[in-house]
Amino acid sequence: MTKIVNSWNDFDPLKHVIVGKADFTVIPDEEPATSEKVPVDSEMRGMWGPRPTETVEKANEALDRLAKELENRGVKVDRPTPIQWNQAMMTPDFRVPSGQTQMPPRDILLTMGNEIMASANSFRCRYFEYLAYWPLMNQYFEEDPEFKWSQAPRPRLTDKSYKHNYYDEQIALEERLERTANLDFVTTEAEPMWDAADVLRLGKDLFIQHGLTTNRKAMEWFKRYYPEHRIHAVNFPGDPYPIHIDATFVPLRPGLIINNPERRLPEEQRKIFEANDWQIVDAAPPAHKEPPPLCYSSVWLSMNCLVLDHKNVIVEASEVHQLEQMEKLGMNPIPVDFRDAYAFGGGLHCATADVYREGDCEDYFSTQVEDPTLV
Ligand code: ABU
Repeated sequence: MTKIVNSWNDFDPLKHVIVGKADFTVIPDEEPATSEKVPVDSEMRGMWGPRPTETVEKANEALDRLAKELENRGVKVDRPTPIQWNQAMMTPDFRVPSGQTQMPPRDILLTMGNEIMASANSFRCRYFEYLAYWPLMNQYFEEDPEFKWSQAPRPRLTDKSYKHNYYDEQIALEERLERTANLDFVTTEAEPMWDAADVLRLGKDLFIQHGLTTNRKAMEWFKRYYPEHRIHAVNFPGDPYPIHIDATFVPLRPGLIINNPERRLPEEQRKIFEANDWQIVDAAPPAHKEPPPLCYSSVWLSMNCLVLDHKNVIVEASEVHQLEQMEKLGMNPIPVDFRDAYAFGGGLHCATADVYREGDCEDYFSTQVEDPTLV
């Protein structure tokens, strides 16, 4: 019997990881939570149905390239079991015409030490996505006697979980930015809802983005579930579609974070980092003006990198500015051609979920300050 699962952050030496798969990915029909996420001028508006086969094949080639690169570097790679997402799905509370994908495990699985927890996503179309990872969870459970296989309270996602008429095509960008800065999102506080990719793990401290996919009640739930941890509720004004922290605020090693310059962490929320000598630097600009076709994510997937250890980091091969910045920051960037997978759920960090990183649960923020972000 061996220890299979252990990870407390995004930068200690990576030894075992899950890489997603693009098979059967569907563009989901509009629903309360997704309509707010898709930009008004996006070609995605009004689109739904299975993604074209040739794009699925190309995305899988990109995911396989990433898996190969990791294996060549001694990282064990596991893959989910694809599910036929092009079928109606139903609970006692809602019915949706399809699911979505098993490409970005980072949105679904949160690794906290020897525990992997499936999240409480606010998109109805993602309600059953965790099932694609269940065969792996079962395997880890059989092999690792210390592995804690868990599931956050399942949200019901009834109409009470969303603000009605929140989405309006006529909203100007300025108003959208004002709303997000004021923490006014489509989700209500009816029940805890969160995506695992909104949770930045830094040992004892969890910095959780309050945005389109994670609400305030989730922070309170985290506080009670993980009483040994400090829960910080962060937000990033400047982002009209705040979803997932990993194209906004990305740690590279202890003491160093790159921050999206269009979504800077507010001064008040920086205090905890400053008091503990963490450096927050503006991320390099993306190399592309637009995301690839039929992509939900922004061009800032440029900074959605996968850190292998305190020195080595995988960066998308066409992101020349981000590659260059990594070198300047003392990192060794490893380019991997991955852009063909972006439309299926994000970048290199999104497409992976930690199973094992060396290291323990460290206290990186031992200097206590008056912290407005503490829940
Ligand atoms: N899943 C990360 C997407 C963030 C962004 O679109 O900027």
